[in-house]
Amino acid sequence: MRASTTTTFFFFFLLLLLYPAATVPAPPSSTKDTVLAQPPSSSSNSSTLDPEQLRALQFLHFPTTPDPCAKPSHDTATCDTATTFRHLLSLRLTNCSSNLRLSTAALSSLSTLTSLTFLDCHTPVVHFPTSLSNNLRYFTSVNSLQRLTGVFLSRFHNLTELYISGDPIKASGIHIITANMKSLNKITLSNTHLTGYLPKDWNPNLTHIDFSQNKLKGNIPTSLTHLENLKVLNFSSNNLNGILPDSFGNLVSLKNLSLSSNSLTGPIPGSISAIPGLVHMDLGSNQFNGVIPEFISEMKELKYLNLENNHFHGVMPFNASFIKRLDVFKINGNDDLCYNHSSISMEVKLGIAPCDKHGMPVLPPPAANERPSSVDDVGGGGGDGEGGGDDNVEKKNQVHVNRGPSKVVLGVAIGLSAVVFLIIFLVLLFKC
Ligand SMILES: *[C@@H]1O[C@H](CO)[C@@H](O)[C@H](O)[C@H]1NC(C)=O
Ligand SMILES: *[C@@H]1O[C@H](CO)[C@@H](O)[C@H](O)[C@H]1NC(C)=O
Ligand SMILES: *[C@@H]1O[C@H](CO)[C@@H](O)[C@H](O)[C@H]1NC(C)=O
Ligand SMILES: *[C@@H]1O[C@H](CO)[C@@H](O)[C@H](O)[C@H]1NC(C)=O
Ligand SMILES: *[C@@H]1O[C@H](CO)[C@@H](O)[C@H](O)[C@H]1NC(C)=O
Ligand SMILES: *[C@@H]1O[C@H](CO)[C@@H](O)[C@H](O)[C@H]1NC(C)=O
Ligand SMILES: *[C@@H]1O[C@H](CO)[C@@H](O)[C@H](O)[C@H]1NC(C)=O
Ligand SMILES: CC(=O)N[C@H]1CO[C@H](CO)[C@@H](O)[C@@H]1O
Repeated sequence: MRASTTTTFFFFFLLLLLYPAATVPAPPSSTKDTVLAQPPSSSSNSSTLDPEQLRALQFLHFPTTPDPCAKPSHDTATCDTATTFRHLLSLRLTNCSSNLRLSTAALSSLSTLTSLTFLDCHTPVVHFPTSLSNNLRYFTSVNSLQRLTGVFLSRFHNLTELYISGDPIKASGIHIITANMKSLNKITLSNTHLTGYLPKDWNPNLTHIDFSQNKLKGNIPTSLTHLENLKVLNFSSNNLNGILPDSFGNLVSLKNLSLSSNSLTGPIPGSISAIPGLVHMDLGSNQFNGVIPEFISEMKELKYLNLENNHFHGVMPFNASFIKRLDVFKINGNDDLCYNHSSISMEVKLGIAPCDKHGMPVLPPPAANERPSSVDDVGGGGGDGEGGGDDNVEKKNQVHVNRGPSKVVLGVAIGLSAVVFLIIFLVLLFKC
């Protein structure tokens, strides 16, 4: 026993000693040396970036290769094509180290930038030099810059795209930010704690507006409907109220519309039928009312339709083939709305009641809805259900059959012992 354990321990120690000796020395000789040797020799001379800008990047803890211009290092930096020294055109700072401190001096050296992006780069914002503010065309901050203000952003006069998400902006209204941005095409200010009203003046060249997840109040101004280039409009999750302007259909380029989770009211304006390319319409969780207009089922491009949790009433105008064509269709949570069961079969789970012959929901809606769905479940899983039932019956039978023999054996044993006793008794009786 002891001899064998000591020998196994010995072998174990031998392995421990040999293993690192065999593996550890190998990597330094092969990989490390080449990693250390190659890049400096090949790229120390090829740093074509302006040395001042290189120093600024190092100051900002930007993870530079020796020449940020040479390698389009996963789109984190791009440079111009100047011959002597090149200059930065775009910069993307992601996952910045916690000791990053923006400085106005370092940013002054980076005034050639036209695009500046911060992603998951938490740092307090600093004053941007005027040369950089004027030069920027694209500015993005996602979960990054702290203590943003409307006044700070308003200095980016020449922006075409502004994208802020997840970073609170201190401003008394959006117009403070956008009033001087004459070239703006796309603006996203999402989840930025913005309050106040929607602006009255809009740049006619706007194609994207996303002010979702703020605390904006008041109604949607008619001036917005003059934006005939607008493709994407997202005001979801705000406190907007009032009715949609009758002229809403003037937004003829609109493809994606989300007004969900506000307090908007009134009917869906008929003019929306004039928007030919609408793909995505989300009006969910508002107080829209009236009858759902039939023209929606004629919208050829529509893929996403959400009308849930509103106050629509009457007969829903959609048939099964229209609903099947959509990727997403939501209509539940409209208590006075019902569907015509002669044009929609019970299989479609809509979350609204079928209509009676007067076009009113059959009451009570939840019970009337649950019945078809449970019927559907049974119908859909019919084969399986029956199979399962058969299995259960078989199993029960087996249990009975298994119990049967044991009882028989017991009975036979009792019977046999009784017979044996009887024989012994008779033999004894005979002898006596
Ligand atoms: C930052 O790092 C985290 C974890 O390392 C990663 O999940 C995230 O995608 C990174 N963010 C960016 C913008 O690269
Ligand atoms: C940028 O904006 C400034 C101030 O609004 C203006 O003077 C300048 O001409 C603009 N630059 C370009 C290239 O548009
Ligand atoms: C809108 O865009 C057109 C062409 O893209 C341009 O000529 C015009 O100046 C722009 N208007 C504004 C107000 O920026
Ligand atoms: C609107 O914004 C919300 C939240 O930011 C987002 O989930 C939704 O996809 C956006 N909808 C459209 C149509 O852009
Ligand atoms: C527009 O809506 C479609 C369909 O729901 C969706 O696939 C697409 O991502 C949306 N685009 C934008 C920019 O929100
Ligand atoms: C369903 O509605 C669409 C649009 O209103 C219509 O074109 C189509 O003929 C209808 N289909 C059936 C089966 O009624
Ligand atoms: C339901 O549809 C049938 C046939 O399409 C029609 O005759 C009937 O009037 C409709 N019922 C209601 C309440 O709209
Ligand atoms: C080939 C080449 O350009 N070599 C240069 C590398 O950089 C050093 C100093 O930075 C110069 O002295 C070499 O001439």
